[in-house]
Amino acid sequence: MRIEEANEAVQAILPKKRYIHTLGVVETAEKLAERYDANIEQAKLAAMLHDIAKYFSKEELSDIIKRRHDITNEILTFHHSLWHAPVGAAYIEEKYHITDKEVLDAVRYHTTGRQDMSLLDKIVFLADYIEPGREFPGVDEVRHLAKKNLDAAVGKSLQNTVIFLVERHQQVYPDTIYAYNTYIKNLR
Ligand code: DGI
Ligand code: FE
Ligand code: FE
Ligand code: FE
Repeated sequence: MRIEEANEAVQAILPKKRYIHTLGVVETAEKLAERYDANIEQAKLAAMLHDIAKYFSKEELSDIIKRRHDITNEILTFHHSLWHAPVGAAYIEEKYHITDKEVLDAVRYHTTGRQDMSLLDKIVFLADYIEPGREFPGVDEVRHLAKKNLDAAVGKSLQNTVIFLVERHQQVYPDTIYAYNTYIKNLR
């Protein structure tokens, strides 16, 4: 799928506000891909499609999770805001016949991260966190880190996310912990 087609598809599916967020992620992912020598086409395509399932109903999301053997049903016991990421990957594979495993994985893991994230995973995860429309405490620090050190920026966003969830007595999904642990290990 070409980026122009993906753009038209998400523009038709997503509400305006989420579409604008998506364009911010694409722009940021492109810059990060240039800075860190990733494939720019893959980064833009994954960024464009990353939230495609964000507004699927809970029923639709859980039906797809139950049907797809490559998505663990365990995720259904965690907050529903996590579901759109693996479902988005499954959807773009089925609907748009995207076969690029790296693009599919970057979409699949964009919310939680995972152990030993690929370069593309990191770029999409981070772009989603720091795109220009994001405003929350700590985002400027991560934007600053993102210019100098990709792993430090991804690690800081994971640390912020874990702290945010723990403070609110929310469950932390195992992949988020695995991603965080990889970052801590690599710091030493
Ligand atoms: O889809 P977006 O809003 O652009 O962003 P996202 O896909 O990164 O995050 C969606 C939500 O998921 C956000 O409110 C934070 C939350 N989240 C991220 N990791 C975890 C999590 N929620 C739980 N319960 N557990 C996690 O590990
Ligand atoms: Fe998302
Ligand atoms: Fe399943
Ligand atoms: Fe997003």
